[in-house]
Amino acid sequence: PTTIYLKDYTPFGYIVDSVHLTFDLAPHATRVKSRISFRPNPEATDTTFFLHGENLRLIRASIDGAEVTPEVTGGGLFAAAPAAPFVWEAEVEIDPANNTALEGLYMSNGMYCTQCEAEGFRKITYYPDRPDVMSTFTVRINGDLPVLLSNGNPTGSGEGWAEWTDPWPKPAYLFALVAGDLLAHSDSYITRSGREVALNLWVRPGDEGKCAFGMEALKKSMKWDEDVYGREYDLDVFNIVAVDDFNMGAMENKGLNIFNSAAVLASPETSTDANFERIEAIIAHEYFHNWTGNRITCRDWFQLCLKEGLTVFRDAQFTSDVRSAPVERIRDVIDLRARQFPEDNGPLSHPVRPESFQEINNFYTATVYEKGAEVIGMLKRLVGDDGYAKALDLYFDRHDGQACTIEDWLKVFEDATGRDLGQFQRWYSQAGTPRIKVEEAWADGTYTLTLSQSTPPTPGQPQKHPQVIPVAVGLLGPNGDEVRPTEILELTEARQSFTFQGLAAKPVPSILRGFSAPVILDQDSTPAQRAFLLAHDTDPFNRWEAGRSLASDTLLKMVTQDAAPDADYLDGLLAVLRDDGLDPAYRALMLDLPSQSELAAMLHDRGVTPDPMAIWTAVETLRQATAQHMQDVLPRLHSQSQVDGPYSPDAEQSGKRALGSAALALISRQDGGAQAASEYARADNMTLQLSALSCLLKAGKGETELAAYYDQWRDDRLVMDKWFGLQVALASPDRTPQIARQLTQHADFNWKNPNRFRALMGSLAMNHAGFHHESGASYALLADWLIRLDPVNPQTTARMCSAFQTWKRYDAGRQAMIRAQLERIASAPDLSRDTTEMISRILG
Ligand code: HT7
Ligand code: ZN
Repeated sequence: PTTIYLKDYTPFGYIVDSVHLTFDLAPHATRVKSRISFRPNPEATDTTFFLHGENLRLIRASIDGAEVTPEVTGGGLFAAAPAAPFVWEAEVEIDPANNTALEGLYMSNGMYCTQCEAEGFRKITYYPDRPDVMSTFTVRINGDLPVLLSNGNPTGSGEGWAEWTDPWPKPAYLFALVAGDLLAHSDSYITRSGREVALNLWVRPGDEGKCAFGMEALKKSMKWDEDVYGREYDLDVFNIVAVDDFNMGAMENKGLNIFNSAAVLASPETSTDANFERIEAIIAHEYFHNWTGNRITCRDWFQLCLKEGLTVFRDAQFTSDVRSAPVERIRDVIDLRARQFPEDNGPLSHPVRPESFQEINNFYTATVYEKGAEVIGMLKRLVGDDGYAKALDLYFDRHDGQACTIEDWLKVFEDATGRDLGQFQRWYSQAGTPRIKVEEAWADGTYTLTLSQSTPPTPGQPQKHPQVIPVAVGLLGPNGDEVRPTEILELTEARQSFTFQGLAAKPVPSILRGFSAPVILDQDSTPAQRAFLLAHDTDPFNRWEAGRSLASDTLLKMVTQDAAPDADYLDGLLAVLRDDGLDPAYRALMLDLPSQSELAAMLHDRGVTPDPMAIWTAVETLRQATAQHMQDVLPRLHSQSQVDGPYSPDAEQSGKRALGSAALALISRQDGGAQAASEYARADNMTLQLSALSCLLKAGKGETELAAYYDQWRDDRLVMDKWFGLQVALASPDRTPQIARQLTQHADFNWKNPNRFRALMGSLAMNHAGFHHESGASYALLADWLIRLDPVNPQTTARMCSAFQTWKRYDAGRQAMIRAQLERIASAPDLSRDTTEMISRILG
């Protein structure tokens, strides 16, 4: 496979002034006619006229009305183009019904839909399928279906046809078409300048009752972007469509967002609080792309973080504003550590802006998205809120309608604030998670913090250079009062000291408040100091972090030294749980433990080979000890689940249910699941139903309830995904491979549906001790299914390969078994480019 490099970028030889497309829809033989106006690009030196195209049957092509016979290759076609403006016309035939890769134009339950990011448009027609080629589009759809949608505004329709015109120039990856028998949940929004926008959420008949929440989230997002970023929507209509077969969460096509139904459809009976919160965030994310991604797009795919990092940052700001800011921050950091840290510290490590790829779909990663958002958070911390606001205004003014780079983005900050961002740029080019070591000194009323930074080597980057790291620090006095409020220390050298003068006593530092940078902090504090911060820290993130690190410390000691659960941890936690002044959602997060995979990474970092069963046993023992230590407060905490009034997925109610459910999980360890069984019987929403079922499965019970759940929900795909996922996620380690294998034989295991495949196989990979079963049976099962899925859907297969990315942490026996499975996948006949690249990077 060919490797593409950032350094080789050159502009396309032609500018596209307009695109006209006509679709004659037919499941196996859709005809696509294109009429595209090109003119030579004065800024380009290479005038080769090459149009991308894959899996297309070319019927005819012409330039300025004269038939041409282009040279067609596997990846596109070459033609002789005039040195003056010209009109290219072509007609191709495609087969949407056999498009199982879900890229380009495909069919899902009788409905036509598209997915063009990153390079799917070339499966629809011949075109310069690259994000720096932007044009207006007019689309006519001919098809015998009641609903025919495309981007932009509707400009005509009749029996069996519709025409759409998108006045905003866009790259082809934002093109979309949907046709089917759909129903709309409709509403409208008046923008701040007084324009009315028609809003529609299109779903399959039967799903109408699951639209209201998504629509409200959309309106909230539109208002928020006006209020906070001054960004108004720019078309007469905004359409969202829910699709069952979809490779990712959702797609921000201009004026026609397409959503995985799991990322938009919700009702209290079928969706958990966590589902509602995720849907709200994804709707916001896709909507915010209208400005950060669509109006200002990326010059090339190496710049993906330009739109994704910024849009994740904006959706996190939105969630903080409409829900609880500390809870949102803690959840984001848990997620970053679970998904991005393993990537950044393993064979798949790559910079936020990668410099080469074989298959761009493999770079829609936690590093590009989540670390990309963290980098923007650091930039905001360094330039301040006003500097950030000025820079963003300048970004929108200067670059509206353009395809930009990270250099353009940083230049805007430099121009708006006068700050030199030369060193900061390393956050985009240097891979790996920096470690910060902390040393303290105290003498004569002066407290000195010495911080040293280092980043381990990553693939292709043996040597690292110091980065600019904003370290938010506050100091607490011995009685717990804050003696120095939060200030940002700018760590720019490999080792640097910061002094605080005029202190009456040696303070306790609270370092990296709010998780001010995506780094690993290496601090030699004692359990007593951590317990002190858990009791007194005024920064809610670091207060939680103190509890979290106490939990990790005790678990690591339990694994490596056979120690008993630490009393400082249990007492500190009990005090927090008793504090009714603290938000229930926050207290629920305090009860959460670091994941077993995270503990494995910590052991590996300390030079200890992790034993998955020993980690599992330690977590079980600590949970048991917690249940015992907290037993007096648990009933009261559990009662929080029973809220007054009708169900609402808002932060207040969902926080109470989170705490109640966490308490029920501990109670179940004491009563063998008796209370969970009665809670299951009376649950009237999916959050409580699923939390009770989880407790029962964890207790080795729940057979009857699982069967009842199946009977109740067998016709609801999204609810059945949970049924598949939960059984594998909560299986005891010894039974995991067998339960997972049995479920793959279930009649409802529709493995070609990415949601169902991920529910089962994703849960297998997430069940740490079960996945790393000493027999290697889980590794083999996953590999079997990846080999089977690859020819059908390479994108989803390749993403799931990352389950193996941490393989070098484990013992020689497990490494050998995983290597054998990776090599077996690699040698499968006709393996896709996507999966080939992933496996070769993982093997290293
Ligand atoms: N920009 C989108 C990323 C994307 C995608 C979405 C669905 C299917 C395939 C896809 N490839 C890339 C989604 C987003 O970040 O908002
Ligand atoms: Zn996005």
